[in-house]
Amino acid sequence: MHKSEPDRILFHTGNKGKFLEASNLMRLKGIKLQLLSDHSPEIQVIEPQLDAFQEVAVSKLKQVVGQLGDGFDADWIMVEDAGLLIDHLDGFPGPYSSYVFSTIGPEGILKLMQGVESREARFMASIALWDGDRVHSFEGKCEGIISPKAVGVRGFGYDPIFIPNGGNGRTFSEMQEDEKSSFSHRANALNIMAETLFLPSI
Ligand code: ITT
Repeated sequence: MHKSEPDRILFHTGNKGKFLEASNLMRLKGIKLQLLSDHSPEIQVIEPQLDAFQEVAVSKLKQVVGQLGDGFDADWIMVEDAGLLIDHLDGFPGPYSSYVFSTIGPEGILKLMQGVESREARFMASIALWDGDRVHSFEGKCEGIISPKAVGVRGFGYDPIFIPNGGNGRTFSEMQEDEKSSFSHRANALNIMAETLFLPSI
């Protein structure tokens, strides 16, 4: 059993794009997300190098909960770990997506994929949520392909090089945020979270 529906969920992330997408989507469901760092900027998390997104998310969540000061008893806490997995590269960058983004970046991925015909890839997201009592996990994924070149100006991270299936060949960066959320790994995980925990049962 978890505590009754919270007034807000505090999201620990250093990624503003991720926060905006998640908070806009959850607002539509009547759930308020706030950045934990706006309330507790001192909380620091070390991202462990583990193979499974869920394990990374749960580890980050436990680190956050362990550092929470007084005054957060009524709050639920959330973290998310996401990444891009490319079939031709045996799932790379996967758990290394953050590091690869800040080193070779999307352009480096395009170089690794130059001339490669089979371009299947997927985004995965794992959410870990603390309800004051226990940890819940939710997973989402989005299948697609790696674009031959970076296209579009919206979104963040690998959005300019990822074309989701069913999106008429456009990258996430060519879509408005709500259209990205009709496909995305993050939205899938958040929808499952909302359906599991927040929608009234009938
Ligand atoms: P946290 O503080 O929440 O951990 P982060 O940016 O390190 O933020 P992740 O480890 O979850 O986030 O993400 C790994 C990389 O994948 C990172 O470079 C993100 O920008 C990128 N990424 C995650 N979700 C994405 C999305 O929806 N579109 C494009 N890139 C994404």
